Amino acid sequence: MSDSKNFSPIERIKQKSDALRGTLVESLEDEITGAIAEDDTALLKFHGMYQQDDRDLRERRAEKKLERLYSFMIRLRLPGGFMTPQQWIATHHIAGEYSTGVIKITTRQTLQLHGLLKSKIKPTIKAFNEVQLDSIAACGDVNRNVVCAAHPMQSAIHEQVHAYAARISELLLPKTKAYYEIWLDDEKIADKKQEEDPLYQDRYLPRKFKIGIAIPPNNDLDVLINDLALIAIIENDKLLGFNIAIGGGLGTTHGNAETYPRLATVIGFVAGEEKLMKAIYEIVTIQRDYGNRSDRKLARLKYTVDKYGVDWYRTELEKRTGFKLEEARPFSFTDRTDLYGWRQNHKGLWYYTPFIESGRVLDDEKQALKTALLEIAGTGKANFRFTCNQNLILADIGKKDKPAIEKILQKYRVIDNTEAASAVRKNSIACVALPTCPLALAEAQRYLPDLIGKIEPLLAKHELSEENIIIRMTGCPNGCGRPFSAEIGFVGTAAGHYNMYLCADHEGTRLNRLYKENLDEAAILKELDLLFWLYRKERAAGEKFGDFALRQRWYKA
Ligand code: SRM
Ligand code: SF4
Repeated sequence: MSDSKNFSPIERIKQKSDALRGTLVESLEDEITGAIAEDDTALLKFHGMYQQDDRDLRERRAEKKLERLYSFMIRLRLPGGFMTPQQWIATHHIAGEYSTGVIKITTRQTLQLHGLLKSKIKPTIKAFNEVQLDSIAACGDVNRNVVCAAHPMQSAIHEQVHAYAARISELLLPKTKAYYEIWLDDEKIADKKQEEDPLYQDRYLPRKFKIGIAIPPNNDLDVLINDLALIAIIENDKLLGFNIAIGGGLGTTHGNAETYPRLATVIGFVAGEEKLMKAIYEIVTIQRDYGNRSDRKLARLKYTVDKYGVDWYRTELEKRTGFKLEEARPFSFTDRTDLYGWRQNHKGLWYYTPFIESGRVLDDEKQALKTALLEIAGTGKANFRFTCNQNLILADIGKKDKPAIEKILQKYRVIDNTEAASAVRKNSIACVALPTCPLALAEAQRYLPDLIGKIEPLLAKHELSEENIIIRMTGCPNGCGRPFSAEIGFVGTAAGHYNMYLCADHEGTRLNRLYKENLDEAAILKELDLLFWLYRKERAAGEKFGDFALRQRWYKA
């Protein structure tokens, strides 16, 4: 356990926050600045928001001696990434009225709105609340949005597995009522006992905590990058239980050798909901008690697991739960791709997955996606399910309603756009990066689409256009677009420069390795031209790019 004398400053902010209230009310009322008090920026995250500023405008505003153009990003808590059509309609209007208007589907199956001014935060949260949506614990040192295999085609009992996402989210929600008091003007609670929190106490977790649930053989959510990964074990359409894996996480820091990406290690199997919930809860309490509270760079569960050992963690877990984990059951993943286009499930319901580049829902010259989705939601005939590949699935559509939905998708060129996108583009992910992300060192979602446009001709040249190689880009090594599990990963080092990573597998069970550093666009394309040529010439039948790269030892020694 960390020595409290060396705790990082955030630990003090959390403990003294009066259950995450801090001075948020005062900060909101302060009309002199568009920002909030510094300590409150840490607390705001627990309420699902980040203070940001437009980095494109920083220099110009500084020259004019203006304060930065502060705004806020809000992220919804959406366990398993599910929304009703009514909730989508509300989100569409909230985005238009209070934010930039672009609805961003994230790599964790939820939505973000950017560019909210301070005065618009409360109206935004109130409007979301009216349709039973909230942003509680979407960020901060708590359990975040619980993600789950997205497509109902993945299993006949998808619904049963998917329901665990909401249950786990509920189990691990902080007990404080601060969110309701500050943003929704609920009365101050008189009896503080009501918010006593045996799980988080007043210290919360040392760092963010992420949980994902996979349904093999698809691994659309990259389950093993989560702090806690659950793998549903299903036999003959019956849920036997879950394999439990711990210690996944991708964030690293350039130049800090103590940080590294890690895939979760499977520690056993649990059958039955009661035992599962107990195991999840206690995995979190162990991290609460043993996680590093001095150095936030080393505070994720992966470092706790490696510091104390996997066996120690399992033993401690068994001590706390009072039962032993069973031996892990065999499972395998075959893919991470979203199931694009129309699909029908075993109940005869229809699903349409459009390709949404970098998860940005807007109308542009290619398609009027945002308008189409509003019109579809208006029919009330499709639910909205989000994927960890930054797409959405128009879901649960009855046979008789399919033609009407298809007509709308065609009218606004959504089907054309999805069908025209190449395999490599459909498999790509870019994080937000500039201009809103304060940590970005280089572009990602504003640049990857163009780069892919230059990679596509190279693939065509080498007759590889049908290959669905997984390419991901992030603006820094925090890994929000999961670049370290991409077959080709680009990680920003400075404006226009990226480290290139190769050798991950296609299924999300092996991380990649550093291949070359600080490449600019010309160097990236030159490298890829050569690598694709070799891949085309020398690969074994059916061999995936990442496997071939590993066989060729395309990594820095
Ligand atoms: Fe992330 C921080 C965006 C998924 C690892 N992430 C951030 C912040 C909030 C920057 C900040 O701290 O101020 C970014 C906001 C940018 C913006 O303007 O919106 C940000 N992360 C995102 C999203 C929106 C990327 C996207 O384009 O979809 C994803 C939102 C997920 C969600 O809905 O909750 C997002 N972030 C991830 C993932 C991928 C995943 O979980 O599947 C990772 C890697 C997995 C992991 O956690 O290890 C990830 N984000 C980080 C880290 C590194 C954490 C670490 O352990 O070192 C940071 C930095 C931090 O926490 O200090 C970070
Ligand atoms: Fe920002 Fe870095 Fe995350 Fe991209 S990977 S959103 S640049 S923190």
